[in-house]
Amino acid sequence: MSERGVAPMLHGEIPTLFEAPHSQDYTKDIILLGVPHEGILVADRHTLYPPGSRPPETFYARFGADKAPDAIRQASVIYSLEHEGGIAAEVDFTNISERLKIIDAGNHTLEGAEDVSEQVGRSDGITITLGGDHLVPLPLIRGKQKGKPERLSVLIFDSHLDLHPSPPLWAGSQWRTLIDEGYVRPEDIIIVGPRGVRQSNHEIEYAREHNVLIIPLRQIDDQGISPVCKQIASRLQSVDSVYISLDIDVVDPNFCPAQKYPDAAGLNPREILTMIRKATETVPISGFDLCCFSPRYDEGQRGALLAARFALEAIYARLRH
Ligand SMILES: [Mn+2]
Repeated sequence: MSERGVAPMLHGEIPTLFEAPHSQDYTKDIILLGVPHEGILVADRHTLYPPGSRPPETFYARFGADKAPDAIRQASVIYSLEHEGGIAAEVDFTNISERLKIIDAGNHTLEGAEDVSEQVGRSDGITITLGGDHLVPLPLIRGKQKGKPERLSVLIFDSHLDLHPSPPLWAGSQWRTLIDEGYVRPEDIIIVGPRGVRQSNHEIEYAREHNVLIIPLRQIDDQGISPVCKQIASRLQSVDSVYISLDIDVVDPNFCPAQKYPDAAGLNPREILTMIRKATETVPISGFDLCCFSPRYDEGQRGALLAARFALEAIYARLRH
């Protein structure tokens, strides 16, 4: 049995994610980071509040995703790599620390995250990022594609399409911006889990015209997970790697109440973990983020624990390759 070291702290009472060493060495295999950015808020269907504003809270205008990275770090101690290096039962009891060099690079702005991601891409590592709102994957994918350009699929778990054409730097138009900037092809965007009535006609029209693959929750209900995993794998055949972006609102709020835009009766966590596993058995993972987690709505850290578990699955995905 190895000795348990003194917990590496990021700042104050906040440990690093999985108690990985705190470092800025971007040549490692996995760079964990937080991007506590929350920008434009939604007042109602037709009104957006600008970044930095704190409007009166309504069911539409929930906020607090800027507090997510540190809240998830606190819960992640249950998955500490200090525990014998992290022996992953789900990956044939592989010792994670013997196979991968993992650091927590702390919290960054959008601009800082793009720079980190570019450096990480250049040395063939991956970023695992805790948002922030759903604009966060934009600089990460941009940076990764600048550092290591390749044909990249973005596998998105979200109850919303986020295919609005504008404003370009908003957590509702990030995929269109990435497509328009030429970093990703629309046919390489896969959106799993849309449900509910918070959708727009122009988004679904864009998806159909440009061959974005959309797998609504209803299709998963009808077919089960296995055919859906095959459909995702078949779309991944033509790409070099897959970047996974998880909006926590795809999860049933009973498993994670800490959501900016909750919607009842969503996916259960193990369905999502299975889809992530199957996708990353098909092609290598080139990055992961988890967004729209709002800890002020959490209950007894159960949402934060689940968020940490999803980030751990991204480590497993890298381990499998
Ligand atoms: Mn969403």
